[in-house]
Amino acid sequence: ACTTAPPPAPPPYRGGESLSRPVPCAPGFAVPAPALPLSAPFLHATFLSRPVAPPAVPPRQRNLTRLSRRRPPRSPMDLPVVDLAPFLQAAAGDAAPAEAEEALRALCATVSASLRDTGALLVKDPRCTAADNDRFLDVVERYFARSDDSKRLQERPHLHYQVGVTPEGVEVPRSLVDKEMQDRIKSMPEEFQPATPKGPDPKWRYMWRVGPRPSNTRFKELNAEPVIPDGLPEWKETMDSWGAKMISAIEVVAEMAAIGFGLSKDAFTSLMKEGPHLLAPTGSNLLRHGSEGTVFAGFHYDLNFLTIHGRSRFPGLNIWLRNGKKMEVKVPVGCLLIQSGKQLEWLTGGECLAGMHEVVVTKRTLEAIELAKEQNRSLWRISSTLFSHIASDATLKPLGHFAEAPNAHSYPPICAGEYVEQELSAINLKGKVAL
Ligand SMILES: O=C(O)CCC(=O)C(=O)O
Repeated sequence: ACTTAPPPAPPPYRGGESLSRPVPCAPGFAVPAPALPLSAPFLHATFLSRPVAPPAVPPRQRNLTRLSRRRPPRSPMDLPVVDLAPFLQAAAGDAAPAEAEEALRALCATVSASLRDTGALLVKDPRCTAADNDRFLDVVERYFARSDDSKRLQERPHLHYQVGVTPEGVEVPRSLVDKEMQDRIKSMPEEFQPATPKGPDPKWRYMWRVGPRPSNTRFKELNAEPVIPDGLPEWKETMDSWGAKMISAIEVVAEMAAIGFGLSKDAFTSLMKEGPHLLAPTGSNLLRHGSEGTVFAGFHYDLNFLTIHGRSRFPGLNIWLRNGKKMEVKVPVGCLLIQSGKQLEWLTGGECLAGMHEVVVTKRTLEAIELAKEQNRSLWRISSTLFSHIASDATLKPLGHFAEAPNAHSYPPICAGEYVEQELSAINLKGKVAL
């Protein structure tokens, strides 16, 4: 239970994804902490064992003793907003007094609990700024504004579209081909049912490989080198930089989640090493497909480990929480949304379920379109999506105590690359070869 009163609720949300206001984020708080193997020496070793670049926060905020024992602020999406700064500071070597250690442990427990209980989480990482997000959106908008033919030069169907561009009309939403999912949808209360896609997604996507690639892998197509479009000199640096920052945020969340679950700190990150992480912005042409109800991405889960989203300039993304509730995504300024993917589900023996989501043109999208027209801005809806992955040659199986989870038997050991290929086949990304 809370030991102090919770902070006041943030002001009501009024804007679109691009207009949302900053949400205050308490740097630490107390929640009922599970019995974790976190004695002070252990915690000290845990947080100090890997050099992490110190976050860019003013010195007065860098005092870990300021960690309070309050509940996390709730975002307008009713998800906790977890500030990663205290964990980063501890990892960077700032002394963590006992009180701060307790708060850090509580922070880790909040991360794991949110992934387990809702499938999603909002985080603030001082290294990932709104300006970085904007610079990324600007360059990707410029790319998608090109003609279809010129974008198709970056299409790599023989690499299962895992690098370069995926044109509209290729990816098939899982809910269109998965009978079990269709039955699940029918059993949902009407107000929470997803939109029904009529065929393949009309969204484009660019897959940009982030981070080091394995020198030796059984899964070469999943680990191909990135495709660089010509005529955009700022592309590589912008994509690499935003991709690396988002991966850094995911790695911290993965470490915090592992600690919160009572696993070793690197239980997930050791498996992510040289994984086929993809900065994977979607590009949806609102001029061509901007009518209300258009389904840009039909109801689906992500096949990777954890997905992280910065802000898009247009609303439209809906997510489902584990309790079945559908939620419009409104990423507060300076925050990142994280959703669990199928590989996390596998590693936790089904204790964390992959989060479902869809992208649909809504009334709020239409309002944002009108505003963009008035301001003479791009009418391509770009998402700031990054898929973090478990390395293709690593084995997916329930880790540690999750091997005893009630549904662990549904997650037999499988090579991550093999699993990804199966999923890509199901959604029409693998098996199509250019004629
Ligand atoms: O376009 C978005 O906002 C999210 C896209 C999406 O659902 C996905 O990439 O899986």
